[in-house]
Amino acid sequence: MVLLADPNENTLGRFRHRKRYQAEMGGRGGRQRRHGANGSALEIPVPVGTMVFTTPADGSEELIADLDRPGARVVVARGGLGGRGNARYATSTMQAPDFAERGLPGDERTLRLELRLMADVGLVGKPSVGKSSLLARVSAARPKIGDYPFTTLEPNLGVVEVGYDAFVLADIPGLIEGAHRGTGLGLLFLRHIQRTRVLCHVLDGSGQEAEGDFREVNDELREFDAGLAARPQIVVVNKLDLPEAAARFSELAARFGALGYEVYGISAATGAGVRELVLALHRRLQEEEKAAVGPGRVEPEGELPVLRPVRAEERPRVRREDSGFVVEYRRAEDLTRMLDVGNPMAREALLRRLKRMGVHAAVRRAGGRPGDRVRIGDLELEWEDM
Ligand SMILES: Nc1nc2c(ncn2[C@@H]2O[C@H](COP(=O)(O)OP(=O)(O)OP(=O)(O)O)[C@@H](O)[C@H]2O)c(=O)[nH]1
Ligand SMILES: [Mg+2]
Repeated sequence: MVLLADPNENTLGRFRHRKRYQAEMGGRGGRQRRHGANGSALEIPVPVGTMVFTTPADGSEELIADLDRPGARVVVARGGLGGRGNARYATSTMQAPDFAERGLPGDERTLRLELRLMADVGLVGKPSVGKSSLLARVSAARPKIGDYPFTTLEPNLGVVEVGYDAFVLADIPGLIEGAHRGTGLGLLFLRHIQRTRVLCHVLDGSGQEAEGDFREVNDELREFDAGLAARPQIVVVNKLDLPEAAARFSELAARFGALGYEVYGISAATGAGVRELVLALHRRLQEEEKAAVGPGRVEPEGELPVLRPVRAEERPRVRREDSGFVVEYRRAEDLTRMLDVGNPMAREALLRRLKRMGVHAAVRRAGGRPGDRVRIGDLELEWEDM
């Protein structure tokens, strides 16, 4: 089963209605050595930006794929191995054995899917500084704007047009001290701006605390993800239509400038200065994109991540347990399930093949003696049998 990043998909909504997916079964083999039909592969389209996590019972989660480009795919479950027909076991003395291998069931997995926004520029800042107002000013997005903190409860995206080009701007809820520990709403949304290339840090020019706010927000970003904090930031001092903000702007600009930041003064309310800011964000974005594909940093193309089977041992491993020995070897376990040991011929064929796989030798190396019990998957054998 494959998950495929499809630009036509916008949400993970399909998984709300249907949570179990199963690929088609393979067909039966035929006479004259004919192969059964393969089950057709099940390909499930998901939005670009879907992250796929495994959900082991112990609660630890592991990211197995980040489907961040259109067409990115991940194999999340492999189909079962088909059984081979009786012709595989034919010998000179027995042309048509009356047994054959059974097919195996495929992998079964529980996954957690998470959709992360794909934005180029992320708006960060304390609550009520005017992030949503700025997004509304520069794009067709119509986020909720309010004079109380945490007006924004969910991330908003807007497309900002710059000549023939465009970039995606993401607005998230305001960040407050302790956001990385879950205070306020910030933590829930910080991950949505983890993939942005540039941050636009908005300050309220009419507030007394612009510098302290700036530091506080950056501390939270750093606590959450050092990589996010290290992203280039452009500093925006907003609300310059208010006299007290206008009065303070040149001093703020000088201070942030001295720290190495590009600083823009704007009024999201009137639109003053917004054009210059948009051009600066666009320019910075282009520089970052150029740097990202520069020599030595070419992003790998076309690799197909695969969810690896839990066990992929190359050779049989034998472990001693109270009542005997346990063989840990995927290929051998598979074979014991594919052959019916109730059939003497099939049993003999199984033992022969186990020996050829090196299982016999591995048990001996582990100290196995005739009469000892040996377990392979669900099958128990006596050492002599092997
Ligand atoms: N005077 C003035 N007020 C502004 C300006 N920009 C935003 N505001 C006001 O500031 C308040 C907060 O604006 P929002 O855009 O909702 O702020 P936010 O940063 O998105 O806030 P949260 O979503 O709560 O984090 C609203 O009352 C806006 O009208 C501006 O340029 N000038
Ligand atoms: Mg907002």
